[in-house]
Amino acid sequence: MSELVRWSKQGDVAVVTIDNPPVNAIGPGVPEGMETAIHAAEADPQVRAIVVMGAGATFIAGADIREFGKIVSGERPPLSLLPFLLAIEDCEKPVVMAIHGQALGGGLETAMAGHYRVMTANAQVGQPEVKLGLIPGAGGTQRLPRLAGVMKALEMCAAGEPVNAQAAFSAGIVDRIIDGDLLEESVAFAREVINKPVRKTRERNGKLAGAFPAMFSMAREQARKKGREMKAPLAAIDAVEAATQLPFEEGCKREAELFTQCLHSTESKALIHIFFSERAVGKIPGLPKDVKPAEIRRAAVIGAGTMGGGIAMTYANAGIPVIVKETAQEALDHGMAIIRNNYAKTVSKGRLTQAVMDQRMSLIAPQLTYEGFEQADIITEAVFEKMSVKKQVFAELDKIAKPGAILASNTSTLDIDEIASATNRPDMVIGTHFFSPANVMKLLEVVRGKASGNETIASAMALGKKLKKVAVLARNAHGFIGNRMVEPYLREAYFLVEEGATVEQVNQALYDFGMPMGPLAMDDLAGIDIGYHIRQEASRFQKAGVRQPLVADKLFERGRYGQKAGRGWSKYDENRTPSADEETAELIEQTAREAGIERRPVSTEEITERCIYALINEGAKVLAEGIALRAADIDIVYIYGYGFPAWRGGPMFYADTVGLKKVLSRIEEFEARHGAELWSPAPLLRELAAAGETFEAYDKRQERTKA
Ligand code: 3H9
Repeated sequence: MSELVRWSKQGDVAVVTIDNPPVNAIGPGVPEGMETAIHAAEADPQVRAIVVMGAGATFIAGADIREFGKIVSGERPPLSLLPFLLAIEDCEKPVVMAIHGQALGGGLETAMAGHYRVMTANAQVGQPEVKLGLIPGAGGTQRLPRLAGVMKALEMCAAGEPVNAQAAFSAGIVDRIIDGDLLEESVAFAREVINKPVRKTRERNGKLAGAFPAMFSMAREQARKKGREMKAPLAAIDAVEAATQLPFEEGCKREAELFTQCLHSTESKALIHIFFSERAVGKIPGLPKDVKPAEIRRAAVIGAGTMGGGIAMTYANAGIPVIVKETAQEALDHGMAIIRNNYAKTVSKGRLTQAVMDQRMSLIAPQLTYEGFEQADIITEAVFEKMSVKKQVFAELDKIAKPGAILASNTSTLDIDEIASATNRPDMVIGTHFFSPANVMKLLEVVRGKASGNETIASAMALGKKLKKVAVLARNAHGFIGNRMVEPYLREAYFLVEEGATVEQVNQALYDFGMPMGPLAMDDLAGIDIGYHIRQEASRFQKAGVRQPLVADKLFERGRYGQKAGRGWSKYDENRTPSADEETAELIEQTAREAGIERRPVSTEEITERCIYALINEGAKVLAEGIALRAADIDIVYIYGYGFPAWRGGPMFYADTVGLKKVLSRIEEFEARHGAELWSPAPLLRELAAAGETFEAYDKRQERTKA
C-alpha cells in the first residue's frame, strides 16, 4: 500500500485516506495509491461501500503544481489522472467522496469521479486552473457540466472562483452538507446508499441538454473583458462546449489537447511563477525561526485622509479595533464620511450586509486626541508625505506609545531610518506602505530600517497576512521597491509625450500591454499634486544636467491635480470618465518647443518598451542592491501594487520571457539615444544576459547560496 494513500474498515464501509501533506496535492504515487486502495476495498467481501477523504486540513487541493514545470521540460511524463478516475468511477461498490477544506482542480475532478459527494459546511470546491493559465485536465470540464449544468460549469471553469457548500449543494455538485463529524456522517451516508444503484457522473447527460449557443458567446465575451489577453479562460469555455457536443471520451480528448496547449504557454508559466512567488515572499532569509510575531489586538492610525481612512478600514475588516486620529474636526468628519460611504457602496452592491458594515464601523473610533493610543499594539502614521511632519509625529508617538508597540509609517518613499531617528526606539519602527485604495489593494510593502528589530519585521509581515494582504519585505532606500521603480516608468511616459506621443497614445499602449490603466491615467488617479510633492522631497537625488520631465510640474502649477480636480493629463467628467484635453496638448507642445525638444511620431512599440524596460532596468538595480530580496518579490510588488498583468508574470519574469539579451540590447539603444544617466544598463542585467541566465535562475542560485 502506498504511504500516500491508506485504507481501513469501519464495519462494512471502507475508508480510503489520502495523506500527502500539506494539502494532499495529487503528485506521483497519489493516483496509483487511490486506485490500489479502491480496488482492494472493492475486492474485500466485507466492504459494501467506500468513503474517500483527505487527511489533515483539506480534501485535495489539486494536482501537484510543482510537477507542471517538470512535465514541460520533459523531466517527467505527462500527468495522466484520467484513467485512475475512470477506475474509481467504475468501482461496483458506491464510492462517497467526503470533502472538507478544499476540493480544487484535480481535487474536485477526483470528487466528481465518485458516485456521491458530501461536504462540510465551511468547505469549498472549485476548478481554479485558469488562475494558473491552465484548464481542468482530468475530466473536470466534462463532468462538471453533467453535475452542475453548463452555465455553472462555464462560470466555475472560466473564472476559477471556488464555491461554498451551499452553492455546491444547490448546483448539484454535492449531495449533502455535513454539519457534524465528517468521518462519522460520511460513513453513515455511505450506508444509506449501499443498496442504491451506482451513479456514474460521466453517464449523467441530462443537464447537458440545457446548453444553447448564446451561453458560450456570452461566456467568451465576459472572459475577454475580464482576462484581456488571457487564453486559458477561452480554452476552458471551448472544453465545456465540447462536453455538450461530443461523447464523454471524445470530450476528454478535446480537453486533454487544450490542457496540453495551455500547459506549454508562457501565460501558464507566468501564473505558476506568481503562485509560488506569492508564497515565497513570506520567507525571510536570516530571520531566526524562533522569532514570534507580536499579537496585534488594537491599532491606531494617524491621519484620516485617503490613506489613513483606507488603512483604518483594513484593520476593521480584519476585526481589529482601530482609533483614527486627525488634527481638525472637519478633516475627521470628512474622513469618516468617506469610510462610511465606501462601506455603504459595498452594501448596496450586495457584497456586504448592513449588519457587518455596522459592526466594522463600530470598530473604528474617530478622535482628535491621543487618548487610548497607549493601548495600541501598532500605530500607523499616514500623514502628509514630508519628512519634517513625519518626524514630528514619531517624536510624539515615542512619548505616548506603550513599550513594545510597533510604530509604523505609511510613507511611500521617505527614509525610514531618518523617521526612526525621531524616536528612542528605532528597533520598533518599520515602514508599512499600503497601496491606494488601502482597503482594496492586496500589497503591503514592509520596509525594514537599519535598526528595525527582528520581532518588528516578523510582526509586520504577519500583520500583512492577518489583514489579508501579501506582504513583501523591502530594504530602506528612496522609494523602496515599488515607487523607486515607478519613477523611471513614469519618467519615460512624461518624456514620450514631450517627444511627440499623445497622452492617449501613451495610456493606450500600456493598457494594451495589460496594465489596468496607462501611466498618465495612473498619475491623474494618484494625484498630480502627490507626485509633485514626492519630486520636491526627492529633489536632492537629482543630478545636475540630467534631463528632467517638464510638463508634470506645470500641470501642478496650473492646479491640474488629476481626477479629483476634473483635469490633469486628461480632463474628466462628473463620472470621472477621461477625455483628451487640448489645453494639456498645447501645454506639452509649448513646453517641448521652449525646451528645444524635437517632436516626432512615436510608435506604440517604443512607448511600451521605454516604459516597461525602464521598469525592468531599475528592478535589476533594486535587486542587486538588496532592496528586494528576490526578483520574484519585485514581480509580486508590481502585480499586487500596480496591477502589472499577472499573466505576464511581473516585470522581471516578463523580462525573462522576452529574453534578457533582447531587453539589454534595446536598453543599450536607449542609452545611446537618451544618455547613460537615464539608461545605463543595470550591471546585473548585463551579467545575466551575458551568462544566458534569467532572473528566475538568479533567484534559485541566491536561494541555494543563502541556504
Ligand atoms: C490541477 O489540479 C490540474 C488538474 O486539472 C489535473 C490535471 C491533470 N500543488 O496556499 P498555502 C502548497 S492544477 C503543490 O500557503 P493556504 C503551497 O505552495 C491545481 N503545492 O495554504 C504551500 O507550500 P509552502 C489546481 C501546493 O491554507 C503549501 O501548500 N489547484 C498546492 O493559505 C500551503 O499552501 C489549485 O490551484 C498544489 N496544488 O491555502 C489550488 N496547493 O508551505 C492551489 C498548495 O512550501 N492551492 N500547495 O509555501 C491553493 O489555492 C491554496 O494553497 C489552498 C490552501 C486554498 C489549497
